[in-house]
Amino acid sequence: MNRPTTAAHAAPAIAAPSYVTNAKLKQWVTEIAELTQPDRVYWCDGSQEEYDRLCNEMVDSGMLIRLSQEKRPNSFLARSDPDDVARMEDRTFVCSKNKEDAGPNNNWVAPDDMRATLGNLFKGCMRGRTLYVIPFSMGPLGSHIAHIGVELTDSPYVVVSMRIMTRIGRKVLDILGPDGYFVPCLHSIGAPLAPGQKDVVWPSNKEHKYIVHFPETKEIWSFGSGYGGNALLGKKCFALRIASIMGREQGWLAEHMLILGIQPPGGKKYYIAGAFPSACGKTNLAMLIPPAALKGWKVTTVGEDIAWIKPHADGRLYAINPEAGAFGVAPGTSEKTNANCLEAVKSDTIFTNVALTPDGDVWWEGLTKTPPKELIDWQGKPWAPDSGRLAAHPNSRFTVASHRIPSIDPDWNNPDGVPISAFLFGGRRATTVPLVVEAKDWESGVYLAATMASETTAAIIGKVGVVRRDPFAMLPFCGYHFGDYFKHWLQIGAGLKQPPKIFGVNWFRLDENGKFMWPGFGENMRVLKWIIERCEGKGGARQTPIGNMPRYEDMEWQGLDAISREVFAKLSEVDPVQWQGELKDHDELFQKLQSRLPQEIAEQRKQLGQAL
Ligand code: TSX
Ligand code: MN
Repeated sequence: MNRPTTAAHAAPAIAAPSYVTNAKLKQWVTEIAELTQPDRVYWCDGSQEEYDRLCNEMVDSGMLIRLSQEKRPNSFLARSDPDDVARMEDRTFVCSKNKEDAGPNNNWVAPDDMRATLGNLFKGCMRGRTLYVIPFSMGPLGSHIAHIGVELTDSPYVVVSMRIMTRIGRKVLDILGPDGYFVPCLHSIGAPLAPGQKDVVWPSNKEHKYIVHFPETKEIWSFGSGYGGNALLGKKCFALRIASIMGREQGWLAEHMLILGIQPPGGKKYYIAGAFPSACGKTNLAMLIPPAALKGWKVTTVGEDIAWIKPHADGRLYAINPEAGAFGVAPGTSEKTNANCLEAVKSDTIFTNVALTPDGDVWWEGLTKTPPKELIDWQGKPWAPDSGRLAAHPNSRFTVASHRIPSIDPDWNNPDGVPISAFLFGGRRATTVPLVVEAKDWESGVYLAATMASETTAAIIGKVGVVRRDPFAMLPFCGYHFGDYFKHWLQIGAGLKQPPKIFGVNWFRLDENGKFMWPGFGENMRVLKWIIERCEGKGGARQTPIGNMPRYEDMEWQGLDAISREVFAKLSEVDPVQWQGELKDHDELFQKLQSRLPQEIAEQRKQLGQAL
């Protein structure tokens, strides 16, 4: 083999910089470098200079396109391989020793078998590439709610994305210290380069993709994909799947939730956390702008995807956003749906799989009413409005730092977190589920969350309009058996002096003509206002079999004529026939979880059946 000194069989230069003191980390990096055989090992310091250099290198290699410095300063476009465009739930595994511990909500393979498979795949998989070491903190540096991970990856796109999405680099190693704990997160795109082999723009592995979690040892191994949650391992893999397991062991919660601050005019600020499945507009809600008619109400953003929530000595729950950026779906984001988000992505943003305009800007479906006359689509092909295909991929994304969001809360970086007054659980439901309902107590709230569901949309692979149960919006993200997870939620609530109130919401109810009855977006502030008033013990309500609901006169209607008493009654309707069907569907879910379903949930089901 005619290779320079970095030949695959020669030991790669792996010496860690002198500031790396953690012996376990150094040893793990050495082990993985021996296994994966990279040409180089590079320790990320997290500096701006390093970020700029890696971006420049990717522009040279074609992996990134630099956008117009006038239109979109310091921003880039990446186009992924058309086969590597989304998380792959059927390639995602939780490899607990005991199959039952992973639950019916996870794919399972015996850990030894999986380790053998991964050992073969990772052998030499970084040849010709650089192994980047990314120390990262999920949560504010040094927060008692935060945790540290280290991602090893052969993708520079992952490095720059992780720098936006998390806190990375030397400052994390300073906190880790010589014997601090970290979650090892190993990632490879699975595309080694032979000597002299020309690289492709978005290397990945077409045959083998694995996103694997080992609960007992808290390790993440991801192979074959460079996209989103498959590759940015701090997000879904660590902050939800592994962290949900850690939270259960240690008495806290890792949730698929936004966190927002709500301040009534001249009043004290409240924080609420909300779980929504995909395609429900969670990022839009997290950055909501109240309508002018609700004068003086302020909404701030703490997080838009994930919350880590911990009981405090004062008997309340406190939440942090473990992330430091947003990796959001671009299509549908506009001045009308999310002006804060559009402001955030005006500069310093990495876009992936959106369309490129002739003047070096980006475009996606929904950004403007009329599309530009010509574009380069997400696959790099010329596009025109009559092309008959989408210009941006439906799962195309922006990656942007939290501090760029105009509505970011002053306490978003507070290491102690923010106190949570209410939980919101929402789904996309055309029928059956009312606009808003308040659970009677913690246990019925846990039941409401456990039975939440959403209708699939075109953005999700599968049939459109099918109701899919998605407990706590955690179906793809809970790292253990859902029965045990419900139990954990019940136990957390039982230990609180002041448990948050729990609400169910549905912005998506249709009328008999198939039209949305609720205007949604900023007008959701009216629902949030009622929720805050309930938390203050002020708002009025009526009792229904499924919980407390606002009467027409309990809501603020100033500035919104569209919702008459009649429309509001329809939005709030609890149809006994529809709910009998709903209960049958609950039973189907409980059947699957039966071996570990808490008795309290079964009891709630019985009570709901009787009430209806
Ligand atoms: O994000 C949404 N939210 C939450 C906003 C804070 N969306 C977009 C969902 C796809 C990701 C919504 N879509 C919401 C909503 O509350 N509601 C709807 C449904 C809807 C769509 C359009 C209109 C009204 C409701 N009206 C017009 O288009 C004029
Ligand atoms: Mn999410």
